[in-house]
Amino acid sequence: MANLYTQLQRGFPREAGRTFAALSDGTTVSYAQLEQASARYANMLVSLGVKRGDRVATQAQKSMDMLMLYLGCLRAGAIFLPLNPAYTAGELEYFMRDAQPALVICDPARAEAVRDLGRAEALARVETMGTCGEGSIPALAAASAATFATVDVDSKDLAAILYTSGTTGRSKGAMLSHGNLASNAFALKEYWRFTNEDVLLHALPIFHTHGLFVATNVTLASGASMIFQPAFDVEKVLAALPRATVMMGVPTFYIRLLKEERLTRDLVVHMRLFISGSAPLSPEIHKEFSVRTGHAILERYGMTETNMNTSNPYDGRRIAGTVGLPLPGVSIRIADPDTGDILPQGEIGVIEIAGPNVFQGYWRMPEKTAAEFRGGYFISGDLGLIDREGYVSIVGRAKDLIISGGYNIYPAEVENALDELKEVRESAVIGVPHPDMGEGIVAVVVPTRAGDQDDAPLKAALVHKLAKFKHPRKFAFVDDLPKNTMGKVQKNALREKYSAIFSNNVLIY
Ligand code: MCA
Ligand code: AMP
Repeated sequence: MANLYTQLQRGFPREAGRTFAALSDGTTVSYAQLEQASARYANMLVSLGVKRGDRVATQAQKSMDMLMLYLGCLRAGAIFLPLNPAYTAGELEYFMRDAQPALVICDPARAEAVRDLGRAEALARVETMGTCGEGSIPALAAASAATFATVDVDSKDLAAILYTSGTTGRSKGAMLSHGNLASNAFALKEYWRFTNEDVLLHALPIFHTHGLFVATNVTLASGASMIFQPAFDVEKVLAALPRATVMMGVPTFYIRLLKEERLTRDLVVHMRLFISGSAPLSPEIHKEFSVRTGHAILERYGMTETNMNTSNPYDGRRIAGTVGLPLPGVSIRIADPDTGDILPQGEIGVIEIAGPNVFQGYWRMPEKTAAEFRGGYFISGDLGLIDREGYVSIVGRAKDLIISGGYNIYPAEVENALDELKEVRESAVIGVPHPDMGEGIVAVVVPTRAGDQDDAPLKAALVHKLAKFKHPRKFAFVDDLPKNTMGKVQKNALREKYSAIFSNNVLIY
C-alpha cells in the first residue's frame, strides 16, 4: 500500500492507548484517538463531495484538528493544501484561482471574506475551523463515522501541494506525492534514530514542510509522541523541555533560547537531540549552544520541493557551518550555474538534487518545472560545495531570496508591491543580517517626489497587499539605485551598505 497514512500506520505503537500528542490545554490525544479522528475527517471529506485528487485548501491557525484534517486528506486520497494564516485576502485569491480547490477551510473570523472571494472565484465550498474545536469542519467530523478504509493510491499520487514563491514573485505549487513524503519520513526516522520512546517538542507552524512533514511524519513513522504547542513561545518551550527528548526548530528558536539564562545543561541533560533547519545556523550560535548545554545542534538542509536532502550525522561529527551529508537515497551534485557542467569536488556551484524525495513538479506549470530540472536533477538555486569527507556547505544563493526567521521572502514580490504605489519611483528589496531573524528585510526606495522620506504610506499600503512577515522592517530613501551597465540593480552593493542597519537594535518590531 503506497498511501502515506498506511505506511506511517505501520509505525504506530501496538498499545493504541499510547499518547500521540500532549496539547497545551493539558489534554492528550492517543494513537487510538488519532486513528478514529483521522477516519472521521476522511469520512467528512467524502460526505462533502471531496474526491480523490481534489485539493483541500486550508488557511487556519495551528491546531490538532488541522493535523487530523491532513491525515484525513491522506486517507481519502485528497490533496492537502495548507496556507499561512498571515496571507492577505489578495494573496489568498491567487492561491484559490491557481489551485481550484474543491473545499476551502478558513478561520471562523475570516469566513465572510473568504466566502465573498469564493463567490467571485466560483469556488466550491467554504467551511470553517478554529483552534479549539469551533467551526463547521470539526462539527461535521465529530458527526462522521470513526472507521474508514484508507484508499489505495499510487506512490506518485499527490498527497499535498505547498506553495513556494518564485524569483519573479509568482508563487508555484510544489506537488508532493505519497512516495516523496514516505521516503523522507522513513529515511529521517532511521537517520535521526527516532523510536517510540521519543517525545518531540513541536513549536513550528504546520503549513510548511518543516513542521508538517519533517516533524509530524517522522513522529508518526516512529510511533513517537509530541508536545504540540500553538507557536514558538520561549517561556512555554523552556517549561516543556524537561518532558521532551527531541526538538526541531529554525535558527531563531535557538537564538531566542540562548538569550535565556534558564537554558542550562541541567535543563536539557535528558534531551537526545536538537535539530535545526530552514535557514543557516551560524557557527557562533552552534558553538554557544554547545558550550551552554553540551549539545551539538544537528543541522540539516531541505526545500519545499525536495523535503530533506542532507543532514549532519547522528553519531559522526556534526560540523558547524555545514549541512552534513546527503541522506541515504539522495544524490547531490554541484554544477556550474551557467553551463550546467558538473564541477569537481570542492568547487562552488549550484546544488542539484535527485532522489525519491524530489517533488513531482509545479502545479499546472510544466514549462517552469522543466526549466528547474537538469538531467533528472532538481536545480536548488542554493550555492554550495562538497568537501573531501562529503559534507555539503551552503555558501550563498543563486536565487534572489531572503530567509527571515525561517520564512522565505522573494524580493521581487515586495518590489512589485512597492513599485505599484504612487509614492515610489522604483525600489530594491534586500535581506541583511538580523540578530533575531537571521536576515531582516530592507526596502531601498527611490521616491517619486525627490527628498520624500516618509515610510508611513508605504507601510500602510503593504498591510493590504502582503502578509506581515514579508514587510520591510526598515526603509531607506535614496536618489538613485546603484545599477550595472545592463541596468540591473547591484544588490550586493546595497547589502554591503545597509549591512549594519539592524545591529544594536534588536527591538525593531
Ligand atoms: C513573525 N513575524 C515575522 C516572522 N514571524 N517577520 C519576519 N520574519 C518572520 N519569520 C512578524 C509578525 O507578523 C509580527 O508582525 C511580528 O513579526 C511578531 O514578531 P515576533 O513575535 O518576534 O514573531 P513570532 O511570532 O515570535 O515568530 C517568529 C518565529 C516564527 C518564531 C521565528 O516566524 C516561526 O515560527 N518561524 C518558523 C518558520 C518555519 O517553520 N519555516 C519552515 C519553512 P507585527 O508585530 O508587525 O504584527 S519549511 C523550509 O524552509 C524548508 C523546507 C526547511 O528546510 O525546513
Ligand atoms: P523553502 O522554499 O521554504 O522550502 O526554503 C528552502 C530554502 O531554505 C533552501 O533552498 C535553502 O536556501 C534554505 N535552507 C533550508 N535549510 C537550510 C540550512 N540548514 N542552511 C541554509 N539554508 C537552508
